[in-house]
Amino acid sequence: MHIFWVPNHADHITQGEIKDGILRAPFEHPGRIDGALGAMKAAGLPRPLEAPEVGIEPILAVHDVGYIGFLNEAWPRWRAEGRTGDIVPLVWPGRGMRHDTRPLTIDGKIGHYCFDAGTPICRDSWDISYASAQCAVAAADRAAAGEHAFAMTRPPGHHAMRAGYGGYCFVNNAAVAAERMIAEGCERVAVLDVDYHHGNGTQSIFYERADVLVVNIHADPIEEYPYYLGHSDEQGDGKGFGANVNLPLAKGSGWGTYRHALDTAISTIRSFEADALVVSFGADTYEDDPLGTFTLGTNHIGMIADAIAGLRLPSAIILEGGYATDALGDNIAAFLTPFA
Ligand code: SP5
Ligand code: ZN
Repeated sequence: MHIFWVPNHADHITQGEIKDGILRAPFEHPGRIDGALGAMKAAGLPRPLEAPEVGIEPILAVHDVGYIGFLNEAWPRWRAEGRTGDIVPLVWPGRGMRHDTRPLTIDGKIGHYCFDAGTPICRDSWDISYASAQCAVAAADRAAAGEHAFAMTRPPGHHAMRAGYGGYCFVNNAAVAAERMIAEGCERVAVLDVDYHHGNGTQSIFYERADVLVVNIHADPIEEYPYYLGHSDEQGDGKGFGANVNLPLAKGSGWGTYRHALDTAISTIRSFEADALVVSFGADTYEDDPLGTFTLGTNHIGMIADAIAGLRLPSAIILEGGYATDALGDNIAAFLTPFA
């Protein structure tokens, strides 16, 4: 087991987040990672290492070049317009408006690429997103070599689309990892997303791919974020038809319900005969998570990992959500222990 992290991840720190109409402290904050390190060390997990920098290519393999250019330039453009706060969109192309224009101003560009108002950008958001993706690449390289690895990524990634951001995510770390495994010689890769929220970005990026299976267990988007993707009738398109599986669960679901979906996910992955696995691990399924409504305990999070480790596939585990900061280290340790 190898663990990769970004030592200066705290440079991605946003001033606030609008929730229920109120500007409040962000849920996705540096204390998530810094607070987890102690419990991980106490559990005997290896010390987190900085990932080697391999450049932008693995990111451009799953993201639109214009979108990545926007992330890179957004802050200087915003500052040049005299703005002082975080970048937050206020205008989107709603139904009936055009999605194919190329706005010249920063405000127009933000609405073009962003899909929610709860994902502020600060000065270093792009640099830290880039560095996080390098952790995903490093973990993918270990898995392609037959080992397990954990990318302790922050910001998370599974909501990020080929050309769009939201849900605290800018670069889709799990998609970067899966595509990297293919580039490193894996013929078939499975992605299992066990974050509380549907991984809309990962699904969308691989929706027409037969060589990357994407399986999601998540709160039903009919009643939970991200609402507009993640329903059970989304099965993939073209050559990818059948290689996307959504297992939405009702809000408030507990272990009894969860484990049935997990059994389905595991047998789906087993039938796919993947060479390697990417796990999008969010600890926001935990009972005390401030954004989640599931009632899983730390013991259940360990049991999810037991079942996944039972697949005996080299695995790149990518951190997504998990906002019960006091418990995140224990939940990460519970999840990693079956792989360690
Ligand atoms: C990676 C990840 O877990 N991203 C999650 C982004 C969720 N953002 C939307 C938050 C909406 C909160 N609404 C909860 C209402 C409870 N009263
Ligand atoms: Zn989540």
